[in-house]
Amino acid sequence: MIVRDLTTANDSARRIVSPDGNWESTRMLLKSDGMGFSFHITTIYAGADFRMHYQHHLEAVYCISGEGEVETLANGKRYPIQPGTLYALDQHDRHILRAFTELKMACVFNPPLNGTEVHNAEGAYELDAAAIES
Ligand code: 9YT
Repeated sequence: MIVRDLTTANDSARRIVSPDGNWESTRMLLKSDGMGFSFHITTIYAGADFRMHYQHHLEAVYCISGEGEVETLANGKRYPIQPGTLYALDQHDRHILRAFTELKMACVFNPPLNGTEVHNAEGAYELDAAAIES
């Protein structure tokens, strides 16, 4: 069994702060854990408004707290995000995430992240990012 604690993980290399200033993510489960997915607790900072396109991954996102919206760029649809909302990027959807207040999200990635991923110019994560030491 694997047991981890968010407070402890936040004080370790598991906490990744995005260089774009939009978010931070504490990666509680990673590829090295052998679960077949990774699990993160992500904070999207208030006012963030940014584009992503996970070309190599599927992602599900569950809102724990905060208010915002996600827009799918293929059709311009906007979906409100509030506590209890889940969205799943099952089509590798190009999307924009907007945080009207700080958002706390639980995120799952398949395939799992290695640990150090941040978005490339297309808003994707590369498959060959370095693993974190823990
Ligand atoms: C919701 C979202 O995609 N935020 C960007 C960070 C990502 N979820 C991550 O690495 O945890």
